[in-house]
Formats: sequence, C-alpha cells, structure tokens
Amino acid sequence: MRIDVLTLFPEMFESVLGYSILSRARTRNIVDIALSNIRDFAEGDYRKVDDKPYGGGAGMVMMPGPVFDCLEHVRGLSPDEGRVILLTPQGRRLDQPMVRSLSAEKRLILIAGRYEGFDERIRDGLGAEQVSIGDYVLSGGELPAMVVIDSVVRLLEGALGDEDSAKDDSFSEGLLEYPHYTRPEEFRGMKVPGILLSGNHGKIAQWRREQAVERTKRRRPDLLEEAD
Ligand code: 6GU
Repeated sequence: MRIDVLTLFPEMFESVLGYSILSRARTRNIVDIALSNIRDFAEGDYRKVDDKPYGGGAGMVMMPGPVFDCLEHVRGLSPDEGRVILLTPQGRRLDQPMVRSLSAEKRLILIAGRYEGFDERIRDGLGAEQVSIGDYVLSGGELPAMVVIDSVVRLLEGALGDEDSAKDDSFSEGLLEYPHYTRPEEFRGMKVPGILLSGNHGKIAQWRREQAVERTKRRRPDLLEEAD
C-alpha cells in the first residue's frame, strides 16, 4: 500500500512512523508512506497558508489554493487514483469496519489541516471523504492521520508477526477482547484464572468468548447490539 500525507507539519509524523510495527512495515516495503508539506505549495515570500475568515470571527481559515495544488502534485506521484481522505471533526467517525475497508485500498491520500477550519471549498471541491476519529476536538488533523495510518497498516499482510495476529483484537468481531495473562501465576495475591492453566483448548476458547461477551455487555452495551 502507498499512503500519502498532506500536512503543514511533516516532522510530527517522523517519531510515530519510526517505531515498532509501523517502522517494520515500512522497511519490509509493506507500506510506502510519503509526506508532503502543504506550505511548499503556498505563494509569496511568507508562504501563507491561512487567512482571516470572510464575515469576521475568531481564528484563521486554511486557504484552498495550497491544499488543491499540493493534492494535484501528490496525485502525480503514483499512477494509482487512491482514496482521498480529509481529516476533520465533521467527518464520519472512524471505526474498525472503516479501517478494514481502508486497508483493502492500494493507495490512501490523507489530508491533515490546521487552524479553526478549512475554507469550505476544500470540502466541496476536493472530492475527499471526510473522516473524524471521535467526538472531541484536536488542534489539527495530524494525530488523526497517524491514527488512521496505525490502525490500517497493522491489518496489512505481514505487518504483524504470526504471534500477534489481529484477528482476536477488540472490535474485530464487534466485541471487546478477552482478558490476557502472562507469568507469574500469582502476582500480589491476584491469580491467573485456573482455566487458562488447564491445557483444555476447547474450554479456554469458550471461556474467552464468554469473557469477551460479558466485558462488552458491561462496558460497551452499544457494541453488542451490532455484534455477530
Ligand atoms: Cl479528524 N481533526 C480534528 N482537528 N479534531 C478531531 C478529529 C479530526 N477527529 C476528532 N477530533
């Protein structure tokens, strides 16, 4: 998969992309992530990318020109059309089914914005899907773009080792994940459930399923209504 990111702060991505699963997926060529700086497409000595809102009001608005020009340039970097996603709190809320659908694409183009908002012509004219990562406000689209990248890349073939398969993850079947334990068998008076030490794989699978359902019922009853 190829992922292009359009941002005013490419440096913000370096640390997240440089560790663990994402770093390994990049070195194994499972994903190619390219960062483009929207400011490189701004005009004038000051390379201005934002301006005051028409009609007045607080804050600055992201100008359409640099974003359109940057996207046009980025489109030409690869022959694949790609699914274009604008990160905004006004978008459709990201969930695991959406992550799965994004992970099936050959190319994603993510646009992260800053300031009080985008000029509305960015939403209208870019043909981008609008995606939010939840009902709260962040200072920009960079962290949401990193959330999309992380959640998508870990589903790509070969991104996780065999031992840490994604199929049992929380939400993978619309349920929260069952509880995990490792050594020691007893820690500060808290014991590992006996069933996990029994060696009975059928019973263990059944117990984990029950725990997942029970935990989802208690913590996220909203998920159970949609689960298989
Ligand atoms: Cl995609 N952007 C910003 N600025 N805030 C958010 C968000 C996106 N998703 C949730 N909050």
